[in-house]
Amino acid sequence: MENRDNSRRTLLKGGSAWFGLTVLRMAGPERILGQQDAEVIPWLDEPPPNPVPQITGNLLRWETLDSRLTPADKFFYVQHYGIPDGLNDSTWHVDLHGLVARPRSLTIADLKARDHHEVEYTLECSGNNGIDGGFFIGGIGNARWGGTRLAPLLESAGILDQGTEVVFWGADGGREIIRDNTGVVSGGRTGVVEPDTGGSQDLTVTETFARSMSMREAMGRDNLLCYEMNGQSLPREHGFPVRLIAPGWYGVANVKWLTRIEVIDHRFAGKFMARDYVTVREEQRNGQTVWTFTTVGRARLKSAPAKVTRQQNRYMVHGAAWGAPIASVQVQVDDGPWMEATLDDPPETRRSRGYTWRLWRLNWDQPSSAVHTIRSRAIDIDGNVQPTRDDATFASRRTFWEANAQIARTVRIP
Ligand SMILES: Nc1nc2c(c(=O)[nH]1)N[C@H]1C(S)=C(S)[C@@H](COP(=O)(O)O)O[C@H]1N2
Ligand SMILES: [Mo]
Repeated sequence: MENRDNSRRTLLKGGSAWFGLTVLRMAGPERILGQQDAEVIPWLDEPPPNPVPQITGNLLRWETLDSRLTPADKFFYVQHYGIPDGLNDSTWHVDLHGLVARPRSLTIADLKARDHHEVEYTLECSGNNGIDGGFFIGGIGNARWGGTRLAPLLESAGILDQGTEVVFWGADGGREIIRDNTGVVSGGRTGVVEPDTGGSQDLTVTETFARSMSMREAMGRDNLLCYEMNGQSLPREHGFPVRLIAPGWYGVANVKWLTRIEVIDHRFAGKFMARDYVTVREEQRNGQTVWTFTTVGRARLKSAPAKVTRQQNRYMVHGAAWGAPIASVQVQVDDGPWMEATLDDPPETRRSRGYTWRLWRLNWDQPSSAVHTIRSRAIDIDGNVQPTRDDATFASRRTFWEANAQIARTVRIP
């Protein structure tokens, strides 16, 4: 994962929990986190209601997290242009074209006839924030995605030498307004483009949802043309009949309702690459302020406390960690010392381990009757630590995307 945070703190390298796991193997994740009879102590800091249910919904209520897989009907969705019409798996096809020797049009039956591959992957929207970021803290879920691998399909089409980038097109789209200087250039006295002088015109375009990857990224061996979620046919809101699944990336890369895969020889600059889902940073370099603009890409190391439970007098903090192969998770109560949480089993397949969240829990010994702050931080197998809000990688952000800072929640212990 190239986009991991730079804060390499080898101090915590290879946290002991990674090796201590075998001890826990006997209990499945449900047993560990389920505790169905335990009482959930509500957070004091509940997010406000979702103001944009047409764009996103079914957001995870963290307090309900009790198994590693999120059922499809509880899985959050994001749809910038609604669910497209005409979804029909008998007529649907995905075109693979552009700079390829053998363009192809693949039906669902063609895809299903190819090798079946599954990957468990936690998909988080890059807009998912901490509790201080507004309503959007539940834009995350974990599923077993099934389909066929993208890379061999691309190869079979014969990528031409000049093909450097792959664009994945959805079926959904809408009207977008782009500033255009035609009026200034043709009508202006000087002929010089002068933005924001009132002479510019807006251009209304119809834009289809699309995202691109470099050829190398697209060839990643776990990318799937996905038609199944948790062993069932992909639901409409999650991209039926076919979507891209790009394990290790933020949600936006996973184009739903896929209709076209196009190989091109330039950088694709559609809305969701170049205008929206762009992280803007204000960085200090050698005493100078530099603004940077990057497309939201690979997932980032992150964790969140999910809930506090009580069974008789036994309190527990539960949560999840994801975005990189997790070595350990630590929890801090108020200003106390960081305590090592216990991680649940990793998923069965080796490859899924870095892609899927790890649930964790911590025995909370004898909390006092008071309001407490609970914070977690994840550490990956390379020793990277989930940033605090003050870390430069986080604090330099001027947009809300990729908010992977440590999350603090508050709870009142009676
Ligand atoms: N075609 C299409 N694909 C899309 C989107 C979209 O609006 N249209 N939203 C993206 C975003 S921003 C996210 S976070 C994920 C969400 O996937 P889900 O709805 O299955 O949870 O889908 C991505 N794929
Ligand atoms: Mo997203």
